[in-house]
Amino acid sequence: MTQIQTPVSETRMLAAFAAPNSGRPPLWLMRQAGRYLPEYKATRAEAGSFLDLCYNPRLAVEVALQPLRRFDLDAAILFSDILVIPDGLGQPVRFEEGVGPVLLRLEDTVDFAQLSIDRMLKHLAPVYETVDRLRAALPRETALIGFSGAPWTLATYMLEGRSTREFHLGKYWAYARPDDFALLVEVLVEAVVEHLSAQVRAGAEILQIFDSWAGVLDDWGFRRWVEEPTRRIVAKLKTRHPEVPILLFARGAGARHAGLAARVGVDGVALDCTVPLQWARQEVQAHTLVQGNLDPVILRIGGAAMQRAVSAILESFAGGRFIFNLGHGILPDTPPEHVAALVNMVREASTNR
Ligand code: 1CP
Repeated sequence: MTQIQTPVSETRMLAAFAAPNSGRPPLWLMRQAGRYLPEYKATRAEAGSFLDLCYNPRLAVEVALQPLRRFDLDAAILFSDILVIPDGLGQPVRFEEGVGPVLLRLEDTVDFAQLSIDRMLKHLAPVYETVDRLRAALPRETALIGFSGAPWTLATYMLEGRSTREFHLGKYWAYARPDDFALLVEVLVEAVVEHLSAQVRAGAEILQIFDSWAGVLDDWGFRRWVEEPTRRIVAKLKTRHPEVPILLFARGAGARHAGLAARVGVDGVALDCTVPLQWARQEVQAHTLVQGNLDPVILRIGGAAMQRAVSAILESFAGGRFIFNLGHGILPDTPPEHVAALVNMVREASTNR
């Protein structure tokens, strides 16, 4: 009788969730496609605007594959952005050169009620087509990661209308009008579930939820607006797609990383570069998979500083469930040779272990 291969053993990435790492850990990099690559800039120019690129399956597949042609990475990530969710829900988004995302601000609960998940799923059909084409273009040993922003991080952009350092409006709704804010978060929970589920149906094998601004909330806010909505998203996804591992990047969560994976039900946590390595090994990795956490600034610096930091991360995490990554996205002025050097460092350090 022929043995049916379980998907778990098929890629280094999927195997990492099942068992402690042995040999070289899997490796991919947040924002591995992007402006640090000259070929990205060329494709981006061909597409027109950034969102035109996100909604063009042929070109989005091309930019997702570009880093894999240069570097021996274990995963591709869908090329898209977290802000396609508000754009799809009916809150138009544009990306301005030198400014970043600009959204028509949500002013009140009346605006929340206009957001439509049906509209989003139609609007984002090209994103799901990108996933489908990307899976078909990838070799079997390369895992495909789908992703979404988390409700809190998405809400900050939707309420402020742009990137913010202070989060005045997001925090105002979160703390002063929690019952009204819950209406928006409710829509976003459903939107994130449908968006991620559509990516899985199209071929995504691992999901990552980005809560990039999780760290700006106090304990009550973190539980109410990071943990609670994410727990509900994960529970719904697990009933639909029990085989798909889910990673959470709760940037700035600090000591709240302890027990976080169990509280929200995810299969691993992506750590930012401020999380102490020894602490994380004992308090986080003992219970779940960790991913991370090289400082992208150190990747840009390269050389001996990078060697030191990479060795420290590998010494701390390489014996457990672990995926090597950065603690945040690659910076646009990173020399591509430094990424090649990083891939070699991870490989060489692991063969010497
Ligand atoms: O070409 C350009 O000028 C656009 C630059 C760019 C790129 C390449 C943006 C604008 N988004 C992306 C792609 C992207 N964004 C990906 C897929 C590519 C990959 O990883 O290889 C992913 C996963 C994201 C996620 C994303 N977008 C996050 C979460 C992760 C994080 O970095 O914290 C966030 C917060 C965004 C919003 C966003 N997108 C882009 C900008 C300038 C911003 C605002 C960032 C901010 O407020 O600081």
